[in-house]
Amino acid sequence: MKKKMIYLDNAATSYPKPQCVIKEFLDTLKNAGGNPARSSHTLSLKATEKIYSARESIAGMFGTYKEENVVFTYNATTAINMALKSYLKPGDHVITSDIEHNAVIRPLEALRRSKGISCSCFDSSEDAEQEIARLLTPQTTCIVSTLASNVTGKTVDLSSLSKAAKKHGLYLILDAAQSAGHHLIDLSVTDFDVLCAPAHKGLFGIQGCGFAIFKENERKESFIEGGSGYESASKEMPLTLPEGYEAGTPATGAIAALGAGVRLVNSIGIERIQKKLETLNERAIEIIKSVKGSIVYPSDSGIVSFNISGIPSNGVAYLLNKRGICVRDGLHCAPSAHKKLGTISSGTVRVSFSYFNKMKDIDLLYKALKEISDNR
Ligand code: ALA
Repeated sequence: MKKKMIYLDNAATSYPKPQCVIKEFLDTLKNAGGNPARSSHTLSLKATEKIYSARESIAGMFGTYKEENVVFTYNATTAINMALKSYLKPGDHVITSDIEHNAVIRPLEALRRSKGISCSCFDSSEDAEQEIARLLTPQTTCIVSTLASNVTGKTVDLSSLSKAAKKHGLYLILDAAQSAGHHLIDLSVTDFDVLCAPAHKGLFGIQGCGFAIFKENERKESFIEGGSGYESASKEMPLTLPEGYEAGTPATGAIAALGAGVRLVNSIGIERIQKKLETLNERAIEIIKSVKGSIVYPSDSGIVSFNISGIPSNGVAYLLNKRGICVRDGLHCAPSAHKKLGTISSGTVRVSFSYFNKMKDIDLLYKALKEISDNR
């Protein structure tokens, strides 16, 4: 009989996908297979409707109620690149957190080289509003920050970021890769400019899809150029959203599936999801701490990072995989967070949960870790 797999790598990609997401994806391929917003035949119109409905669900979840300001991208990384490269001007100074993912670190480094952008990091263990005030320069135009670390799940307070952005007249670009679907984010009470998120994590969508929610209705610099099925006689991208930032045929099936995932999260309720993740976290921390030789780092939001002394993180992940348990090891594309944690040379083993994990999964993790530790 096939051995059951325990999936604890939901911060990378949530799995398995709920039936409603799979059903919506298949329905789009089967029954809405035209190119959206291009032709006027039934299959194209159905594809357009699917995309509109996903925009509506996302706008509703984040409290923007302006579906046209939801721009679809390939993933959160593309959304972050789009925001930073459209909003920043030569010589600008940016304030960011000390726990960012390479999705923020690398575009900022590229912008340093191409546009002379400079950057300062705030200490995410301190109050973000005070930290931002401390780092402000006359050239500061923008704050870009994660809302939760993908290494530890540690959160950065959205209202402090929002207050700082408002007080100092700065753009606020948010990386909600680990927060979307896990934490309540109400943009109607937030002074923000762009929120970026992927489909395939807490919103239960599939890979190759993400989105940016813009506060403004008009695009700044265009990020990608091409056909949008709109203002086709012009050589330039439209100024309006979402067309201004969406070029080429979108991933209609993935976008429709994301819409289904968002509606599912809404029907379960973010508070309930957050509570479940907190319970799983507490239990996981407790059992991992009880394994001989374990070092557990402060963790939150459905993510626990740890090491087992004497075994490299990739060794632990390998041994867990042999026992049917999927986790992620190493640096998780987030070197700053590991520098802060003191694990830049070793990395960590990361377990990350979704709403659909069960306490039983943690019991099996304990059994496997105990065995691995006892055989060191
Ligand atoms: N950014 C994803 C992770 O944390 C892929 O694993």
